[in-house]
Amino acid sequence: TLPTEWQNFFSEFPKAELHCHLLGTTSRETFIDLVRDSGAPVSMEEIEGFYTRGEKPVGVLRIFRALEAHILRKPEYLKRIAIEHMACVSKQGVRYIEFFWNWTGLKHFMTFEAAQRAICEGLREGEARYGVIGRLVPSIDREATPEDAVELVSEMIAHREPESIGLGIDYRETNHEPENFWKAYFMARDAGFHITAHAGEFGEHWRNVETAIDLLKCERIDHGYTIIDNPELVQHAKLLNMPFAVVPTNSYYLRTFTDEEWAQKHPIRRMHEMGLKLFPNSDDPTMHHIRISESWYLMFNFLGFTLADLRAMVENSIDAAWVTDAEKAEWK
Ligand code: ES4
Ligand code: ZN
Repeated sequence: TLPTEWQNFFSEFPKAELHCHLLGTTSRETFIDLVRDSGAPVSMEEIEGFYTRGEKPVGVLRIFRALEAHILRKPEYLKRIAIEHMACVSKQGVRYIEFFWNWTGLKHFMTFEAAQRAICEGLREGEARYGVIGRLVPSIDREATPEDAVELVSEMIAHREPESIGLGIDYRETNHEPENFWKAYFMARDAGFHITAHAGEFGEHWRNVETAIDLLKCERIDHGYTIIDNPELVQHAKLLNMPFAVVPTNSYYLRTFTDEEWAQKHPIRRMHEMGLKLFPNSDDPTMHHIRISESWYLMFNFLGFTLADLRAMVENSIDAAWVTDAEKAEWK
């Protein structure tokens, strides 16, 4: 564990969290509460299992599916999860947070409009109570169809909320290529939404990163690790000043690295050495057993970044945040 003074240091400096999934912030206590309240057929043993195994990314996706299929029956649950996580990160220096959230798997329980309204109410309440600015990034479930993605974006356009500012894409990358979702992305961009995409996370080819940048025209990339296999693409991303929202606890490469190799060859280190613009995030904090302050600490302690590097990464995260220039000027 972290010595107190370091814990304080990594919790105190102001930071932005731009890559976390709303469901992946659910605390164990709330998970249990929601299972009880909803009467969902999920046992205590299963819940304990979810929270104690230290799930790898693909395992976390199973938990998401259980939440979507059985547990998250009411929009107010989503609101509760958002407010609770804003309370949690407000103690870790987070001043601005964007949540990814998938509607497609919850369609059987609630309309997009009702769900989005509840979450955005939560973001407003979280800001009022804890002083953290909260934004929502509805996200394409790429295990569903391109038509589902178009439906999601149609709903975003039909039911605008000021906090709901962009489009993402997540869930399993393997065999779910980003180009399949070009139409939803074009619609979102035309309608003035910001766009980002999970790409190059699961050890796929760098092609998905290229597609996210050049076809989908993303302003930001989530993960993006496979880009290190293509120096020309790295050069291209640098010329575009493309920010990468990376996650030190979540990378395909973790499965094959030993601890010593981790610090040397981790793609996040390689990305930095190649000159890419990046900053750390937490992804699914309660399920990866990582707090946002600890993911900054991991960058320092395990990945060997200096405090000057981290200082620059704070700037990167602010630059990459989807706020107006006037709001940014106020923070800096
Ligand atoms: C996710 Cl691709 C991915 N990684 C982590 N958490 C997620 N939730 C939904 N998709
Ligand atoms: Zn993610």
